[in-house]
Amino acid sequence: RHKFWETQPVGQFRDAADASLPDGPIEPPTPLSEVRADPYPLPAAFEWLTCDLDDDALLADLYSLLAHNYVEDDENMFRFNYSPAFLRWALKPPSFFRAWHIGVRAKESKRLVAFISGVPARIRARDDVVRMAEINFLCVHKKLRSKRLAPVLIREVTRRVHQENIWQAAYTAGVVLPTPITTCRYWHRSLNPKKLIDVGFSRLGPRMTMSRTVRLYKLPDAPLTPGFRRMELRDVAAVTRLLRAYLAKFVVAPDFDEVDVEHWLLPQEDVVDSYLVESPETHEVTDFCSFYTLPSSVLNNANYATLKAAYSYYNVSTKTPLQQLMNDALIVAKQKNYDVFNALDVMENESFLKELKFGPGDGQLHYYLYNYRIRNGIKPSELGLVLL
Ligand code: NHW
Ligand code: EN5
Repeated sequence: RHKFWETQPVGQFRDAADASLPDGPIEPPTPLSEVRADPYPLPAAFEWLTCDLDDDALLADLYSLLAHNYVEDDENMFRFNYSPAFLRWALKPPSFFRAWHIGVRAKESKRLVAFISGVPARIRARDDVVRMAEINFLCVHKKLRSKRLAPVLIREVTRRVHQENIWQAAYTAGVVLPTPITTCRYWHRSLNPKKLIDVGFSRLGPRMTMSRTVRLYKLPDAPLTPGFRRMELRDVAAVTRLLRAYLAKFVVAPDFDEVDVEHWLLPQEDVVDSYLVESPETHEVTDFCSFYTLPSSVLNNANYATLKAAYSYYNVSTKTPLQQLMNDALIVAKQKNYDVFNALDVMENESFLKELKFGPGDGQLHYYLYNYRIRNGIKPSELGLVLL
């Protein structure tokens, strides 16, 4: 069934029932001297290209490859449209490895035709903090599909991760592979219902008119919680404390330090937005919420080219109820002209989705670990990790 994945150190469907297999690495590291020294061979017309994302021309090529060939929904109505600034943010976190930004180009035309990337992260599984690679942006040009290029890209990124003495990875996919640690559902909160209906992202409910629908999703003009404001550089230490204490509750979560928080959570226009509640009395930071910006191209629509979507990222409530905090996140997203606010049913998100008028989407997101077994998997609510 899975000619490639059957050869890899991942949970195999056939081992699912075997209670004797312990949690943790599936196979031990090999000595670095035994890591293959040269790149895997590509078909003769292609060559590897280690990408320099500080090079604006190269970044534009990557942007264009993904904008035309990356993930679509099951009916091919929308395609993710990660911005160049977002890609730079996603791929250049603290201590990133340039060798993990892997392109494939046609030797003759020099055109970029495929890509895969990794970034380093510390991820905790139960009480084990593990150095991992987060693998993302695997993409093969539409004209080169089904030629078994993806396994070559995956083997090559694996080799380059091994060269850094890292032996585990985390990744997500919309497709089922051996074997998810958990399967999450996407939920969607309409901010601009008329546009969403016009582009076919959502439908007018039964016995609903457009004006009733617009009224249903109306939001206040400004956040309601006293002390709610944008995160700033001076908040990094307080946010890190809040987030570390919160993420400790989950079975699988990143181990963020202040350097990570500054990169992943400090606001960047149209890339990542973070807000917090500073108590008007004590000036203590008590709550935090964030979302990232990932538009989708609208395919084949005469009126609109893109949907502006916010994706719930990391949220922590200690004083402000989570539902109230997320309502304020919806309000600022609406102020900033987003069309839809998306969230997965991870962490404690179930506690606000229905109440805040999110509805279930038709997409799922499966989470995977490479060379790390978690017996029987976990529930989405036990997962404290959001990948981009
Ligand atoms: S998920 C998004 C992936 N990208 C897209 O969906 C974009 C649109 N699609 C494409 O570009 C986020 C192509 O369809 C791709 C497959 C390139 C997906 N993950 O070349 P072939 C990520 O980026 C397996 C993993 O003929 P293709 C996460 C498939 O099961 N494997 O197919 C990436 C089959 O293997 P099998 C996937 O359609 C995580 C083989 O590829 C996959 O031309 C990567 C077929 O290859 C997917 N999303 O190209 C793993 N989709 O065994 C990282 C298909 O079943 C692992 N396949 O025969 C960790 C590495 C690091 C370890 C470090 C220690
Ligand atoms: C790696 N980081 O399917 C990610 N999106 O539900 C790679 N559906 O937008 C893997 N089909 O349900 C990504 N509208 C896997 C996801 C791929 C993209 C995807 C889904 C997630 C999606 C929308 C549009 C469906 C269009 C037809 C959807 C319904 C919204 C409605 C709003 C009002 C309340 C009820 C729900």
